[in-house]
Amino acid sequence: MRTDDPRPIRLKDYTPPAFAIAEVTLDIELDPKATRVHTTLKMERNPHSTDRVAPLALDGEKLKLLEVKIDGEVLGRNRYSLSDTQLLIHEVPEGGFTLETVATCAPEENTALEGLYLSNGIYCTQCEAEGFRRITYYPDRPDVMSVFRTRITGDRKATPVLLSNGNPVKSGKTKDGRHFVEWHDPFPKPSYLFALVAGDLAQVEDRFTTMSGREVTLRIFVEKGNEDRCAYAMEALKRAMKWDEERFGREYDLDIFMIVAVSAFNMGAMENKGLNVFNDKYILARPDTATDADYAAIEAIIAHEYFHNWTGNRITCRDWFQLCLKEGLTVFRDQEFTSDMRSRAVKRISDVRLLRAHQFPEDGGPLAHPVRPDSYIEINNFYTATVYEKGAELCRMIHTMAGPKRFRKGMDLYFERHDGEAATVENFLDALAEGAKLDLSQFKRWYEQSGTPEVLASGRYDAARKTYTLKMSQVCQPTPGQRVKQPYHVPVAIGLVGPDGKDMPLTLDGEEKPGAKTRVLHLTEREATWRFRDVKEKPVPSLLRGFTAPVKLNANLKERDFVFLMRHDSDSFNRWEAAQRYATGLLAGMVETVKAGGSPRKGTGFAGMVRDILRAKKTDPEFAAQIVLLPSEQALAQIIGKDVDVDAIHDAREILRVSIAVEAKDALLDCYNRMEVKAAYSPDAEQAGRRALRNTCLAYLAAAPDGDGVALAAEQFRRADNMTDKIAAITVLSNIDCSEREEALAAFHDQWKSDHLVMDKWFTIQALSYLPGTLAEVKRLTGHPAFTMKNPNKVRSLIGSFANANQLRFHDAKGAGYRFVADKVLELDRLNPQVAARMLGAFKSWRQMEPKRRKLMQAELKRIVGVEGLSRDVFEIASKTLA
Ligand code: B3K
Ligand code: ZN
Repeated sequence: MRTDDPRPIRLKDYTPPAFAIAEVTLDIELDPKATRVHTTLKMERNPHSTDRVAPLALDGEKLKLLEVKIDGEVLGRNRYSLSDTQLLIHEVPEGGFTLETVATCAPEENTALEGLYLSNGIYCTQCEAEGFRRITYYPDRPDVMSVFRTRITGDRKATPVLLSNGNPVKSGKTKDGRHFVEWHDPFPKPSYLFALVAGDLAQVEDRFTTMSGREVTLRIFVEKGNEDRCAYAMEALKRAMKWDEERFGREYDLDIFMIVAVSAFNMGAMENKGLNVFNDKYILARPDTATDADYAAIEAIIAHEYFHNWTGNRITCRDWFQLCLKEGLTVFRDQEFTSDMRSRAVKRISDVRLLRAHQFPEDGGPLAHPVRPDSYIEINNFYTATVYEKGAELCRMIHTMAGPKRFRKGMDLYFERHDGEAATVENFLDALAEGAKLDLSQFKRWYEQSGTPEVLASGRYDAARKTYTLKMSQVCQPTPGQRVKQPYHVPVAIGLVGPDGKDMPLTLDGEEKPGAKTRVLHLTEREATWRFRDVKEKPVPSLLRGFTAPVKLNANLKERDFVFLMRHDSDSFNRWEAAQRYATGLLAGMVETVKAGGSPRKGTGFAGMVRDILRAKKTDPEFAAQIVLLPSEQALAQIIGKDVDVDAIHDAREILRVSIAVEAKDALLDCYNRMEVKAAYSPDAEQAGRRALRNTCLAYLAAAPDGDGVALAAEQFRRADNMTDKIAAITVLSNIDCSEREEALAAFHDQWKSDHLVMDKWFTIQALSYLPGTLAEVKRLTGHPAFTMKNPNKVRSLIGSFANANQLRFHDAKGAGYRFVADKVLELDRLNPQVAARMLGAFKSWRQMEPKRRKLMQAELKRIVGVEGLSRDVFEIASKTLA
């Protein structure tokens, strides 16, 4: 480490805040160049602080301080010190006092999109995690909770709409011809939940009556002209509000709930109290502009942010190490919501797919960290798949162990005990353990140890005794900073499937009555054995049903067992899993053959299964679309794990795809025709499922060498009246070097060139193409008038998709992909460190690559770390990735 390298913050150094704030008053006068913020804080020493003499330290960044007053008296320069990050007041009166500061910030210059910035002429804020300090001097930490009053003054023309948290209490004109609105938020909150939005916005309004009969006004604000794209978001919001009442007994608490959609936003959305701010990608939808996947994401994210009102806002986090307390739990809640609104099986499959695609590699690589990390350099780097997705899996395991009723009791106790507090993971686990009557003492290790545990299972049938013995063991590989792991408490749901395809009762030795057909076994030791009696015939075990724990399972199952399970398992998740395992085994073998220069066996078994699934009229189309899909190239790379050869993976997968297309052509074509939706477009799960299956068939058909599929795709592209079918068709064409491809891309561009959200799709399609010219094309597109490095959605859709989702072309053999992305990371770091650091994640798997590429990636990482003036964000990711 260089001497000026940023120092890590550690969980073990936590101390309570030295000062408490009873009330905050913000008086904000908007101006693009110099917004003036006059802040009044009613403060006193925090009775819970152990330090009675600490000076008053306020965070502040990129601010110009104009004045400091205590109890009305202006402080001279000798009474405080000021640095780039802090205002330190040496002495303050004993007892309560009032601190006032006046400072300015420059929203127009803010390209980092943290604090107060302008998005397409709209003022908006992003304060989580540490953006409030870019608005005013403040103890910017989540355990300082206070009641906020905010007065916003702005130009009447440019900013007719002036919004902040809570309820509007006053508005009027100012003497100089501007106008103001005052807001009051009665619920004490940390500064990261503060929000301000101002601009010339259109609004869509609705109402919701809560379970206790209170009327809540719902408003969605969008840029003018987008009013016709808000209906789905509004309906989703109402569904989420109702669901949280029914499932968790949680009611909304203010008179008004507002959502604002902006086009420049660092992530998906933000749960500011009463005023959620969204990336407009997750609000705006119309059948011709948004895909089924967009609709589903809108529903999930609207729900997620809304659910934060209780898990995040009413109960917040004591410090940022506790981030999973709100994020993991809220993701679990939104997953449950989606499962109730749509297909539970399909939701589980897509969540596990996501977990394996992002979280497993994180947990097995240089950036591995526990769900509750114990140190960080830049907190924004810890909004990770581990904190979110693995965090949600931990809540799901508690839910599995407790069952829905007891889980609800645990949650009720958590809300009852900690409402209005800044809580910890311990608080959560204590409430859940007590309320749900569980012993979670060993379970807590899931929050402390990083790495994905591997569970080894082997079963043995004793035909003479009619017993089935299942042995399971667990091990977790060392991760950075954690060499030795203690055993986890792993809940494993299992079933035993008889030769007739039916589940058998699971009765353990010593039990009297026959047991249930799916049971949860608790693996708590490094190794354990269970013996089931009265097992009439030799079963095939169905292990880890529903994926009850985030582990890597290895069982002594054979190819024929997977074929059997993918046809018969009563657990849909495991049916899908068996198909994936089967295909993965097949593909891994094919990759080896390709690498050795041979021509691989094609695996007619999978094509046969595809054919049967497509012909089986009973199967839910959405589920069928999942089960017939081959594991992605990235998933294969991860499973192969070392000396990854991206070309061999691509080639092997293509060979299999082509053979499926040829062997199952009739079934694919028949299903393609049968799944056509004749009714008017609706984004509901049923229609979406039919389209998903139909478009999966289309992609297979286009892989066949006869060219029929290409013609079909071109035809679908021309005729489709909705974005889902258009995108599916153009995606298929984008991978094939043909005139239809160029025509479709040009037509799409002409139709949508002035729609920024649809143009993002156009960028992504090209960034993901398998064709050899893709990198050159991506470089060229960075010069397209619709592209700008200043908008995160543009960066993500073009460069992010290329780096993270186009394995074949990013890993160009000469390193041109690496060089391009590294250059862009450095360019972006000067504008927006948060998004730059995220893009750098594409390099995290460098150690798994074959030697040549490994060296090339390492060289780029070294080049990045060597650059002077890197942000903390990029420095942390680059240096840890290399370590
Ligand atoms: N809480 C925000 C994420 C904030 C990210 C800050 N870098 C969105 C969410 O998880 O709901
Ligand atoms: Zn969240």
